Amino acid sequence: NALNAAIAGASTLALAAVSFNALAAQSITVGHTTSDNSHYSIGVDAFKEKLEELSGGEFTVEEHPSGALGGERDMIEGLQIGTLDAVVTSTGPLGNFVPETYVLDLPFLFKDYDQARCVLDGEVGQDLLAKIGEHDLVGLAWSENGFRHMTNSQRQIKTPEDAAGLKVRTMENEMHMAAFREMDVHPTPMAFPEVFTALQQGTVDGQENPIPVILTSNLWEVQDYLSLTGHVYSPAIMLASPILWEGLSEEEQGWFIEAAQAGAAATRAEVSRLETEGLAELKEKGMTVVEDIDKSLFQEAVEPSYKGYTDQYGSEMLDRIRNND
Ligand code: EAX
Repeated sequence: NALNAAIAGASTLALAAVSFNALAAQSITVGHTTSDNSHYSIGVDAFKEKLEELSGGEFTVEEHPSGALGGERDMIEGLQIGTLDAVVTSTGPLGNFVPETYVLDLPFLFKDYDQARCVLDGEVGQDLLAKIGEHDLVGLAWSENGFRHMTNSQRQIKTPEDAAGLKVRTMENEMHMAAFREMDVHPTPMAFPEVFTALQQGTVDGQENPIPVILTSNLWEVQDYLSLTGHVYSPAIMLASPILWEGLSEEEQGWFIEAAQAGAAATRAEVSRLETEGLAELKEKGMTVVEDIDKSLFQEAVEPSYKGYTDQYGSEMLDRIRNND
């Protein structure tokens, strides 16, 4: 009888522990700037599913899309002070925190998606994730935004001369700004949550982003012309707060990394899908698309911006990326 009572007591305790765990599931706050039907959002869904599965419900995920928690720069700062747990962000503002990542933002560096994904999944990507870890941030996995294309409200851009004189919103990224200056474009750095209104009000003539962003953030509503310049590959990354990270066991950290990789895979698949289907949709929505672009003209125009990079950071990373193809 005493044994039975002990067993009953133990199972009640076990039950209590299970329900306590369910109640105490730690909610992970994840922010990003794109909409809740975007390539990033699809990645966050996959991250959530995987993290909940691996942790048996110990962690749950709360997504804050559409820049609800601020622009990408603000959110990265939020990670450092622990006001949010994780962010999916382009590398746009990341160089301001981790200059080693600037190499990824050089124009016409990656020749296609396969090469970019391969480099980010290889040693260069791993080394950069480690560097990020030295700057009060945790790099969980490389994800993807896509090749960036120019849009504007004024005219069809076929050559760099057509772009000259336009006021174009860029990310807060020195490499991008330097490249646009070489094209005689007036770069106007701005956080993404302000872009739609700036385009609508004519504060800037144009912007540049991958097809998934132009589509899901409705930039087509305020931009008539799209030119498939593909002038720079835009990596994305899932970053975590060091404050969250230090509180996790090694096993839990492993779950976060695996879940972030699942998220990145889902995001990349959506970027690939939208490269063709999203472009067709943008045409249906009335954008005039310039597809036949002689990219070598743009590449020549922005070439001098490489010197600014190598003068400051040397050419080692650049060579490693180039040799990976
Ligand atoms: O990461 O700021 C940008 O243009 C980014 O491409 C966007 O926030 C998605």
